[in-house]
Amino acid sequence: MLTIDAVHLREINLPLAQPFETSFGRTTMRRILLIEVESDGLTAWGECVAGEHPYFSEESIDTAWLVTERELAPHLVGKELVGGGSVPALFHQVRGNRMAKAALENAVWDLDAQRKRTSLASLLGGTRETIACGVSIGIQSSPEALMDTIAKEIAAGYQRIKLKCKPGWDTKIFEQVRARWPDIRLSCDANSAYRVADIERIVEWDNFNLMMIEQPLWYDDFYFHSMLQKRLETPVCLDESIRNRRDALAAIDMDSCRVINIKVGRVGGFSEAIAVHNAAAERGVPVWCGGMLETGIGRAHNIALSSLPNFALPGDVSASARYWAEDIIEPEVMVTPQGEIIVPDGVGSGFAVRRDRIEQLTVRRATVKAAARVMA
Ligand code: OSB
Ligand code: MG
Repeated sequence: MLTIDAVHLREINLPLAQPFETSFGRTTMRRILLIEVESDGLTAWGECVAGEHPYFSEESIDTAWLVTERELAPHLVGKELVGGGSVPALFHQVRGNRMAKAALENAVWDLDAQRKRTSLASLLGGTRETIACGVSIGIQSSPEALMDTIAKEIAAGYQRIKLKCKPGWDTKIFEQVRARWPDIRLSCDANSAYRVADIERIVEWDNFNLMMIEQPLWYDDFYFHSMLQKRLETPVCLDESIRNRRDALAAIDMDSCRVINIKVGRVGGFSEAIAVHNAAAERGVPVWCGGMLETGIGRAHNIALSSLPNFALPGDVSASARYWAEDIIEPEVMVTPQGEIIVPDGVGSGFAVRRDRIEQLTVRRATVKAAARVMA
């Protein structure tokens, strides 16, 4: 059993090495909520992947801060836990707010791995020694700039190129990319930029041999994605729509998608991410690990999760240097020339958190402490 004595919240501000643009907006500076949990002299970290604005999902860093400090952390501290898997039950009365919940639950898993002197990857059920890496390339200032970026990422070894797209940055772009690179593994991600009236155009993308088309329609939709999938050869991949295992089951059953992007923050933590992974595996649906422009803390957790067996496709888990001039962990996440990350087999996440650097980047903090130890 373990008991969390204190939860520390901090906001750090960190500029991206290069701006990232999607159909819902452009990010240059990240505001990130980091969680640190303390138990019996050990400490572990979690990263909340909520964005600066509630544009990807309903959560933002500000809603996550409020919910963590007032609703979630008070339910966590002082309770006796078997491990990270005990955490979701403590939060059951709080609806939604999955990114806030995930940061706390994931920190507890990390702490439990440290306590058991094992790797986080093996505690989660991971079996892979290396994971396959792709990159997500934002909307660029010009097609020429995009071509240069793709050439650079292919040269770095990345196994799959994902292009962010939106109306006006889609069919013509795919044509140009395919003319230059007919055989690379290529996909696109619309972040819900299209509507039913666009289905006829989207159906034409079957010509581009894309690995998948990610979340083309509404962020909360299954039905219209199913209509679209019936018209396409190319698999639809759902990201935003999949909030939990039940969503995965519904989406697979009604053929809304044939691939699932698992983001541990989006589904509320490692327990639910594993449940989605297993449900998809049982039904023969491959999954891959999505990214949310994480620092090394969230990235290390994504690497551990990606070591599970049904993470069969390259994920959006890439090198630290693509995001940050200097990361907040050591060593930084590196990708081999073959486009792989080696899953650490050391204790915990396998990366050390740079507390001194985090201290310099911190703009606000709060602590929630256990009043007394009680039985869960
Ligand atoms: O939809 O996958 C997405 C970034 C922010 C919000 C949503 C998404 C993304 C990415 C970037 O595609 C993935 C990454 O490199 O971290
Ligand atoms: Mg996506």
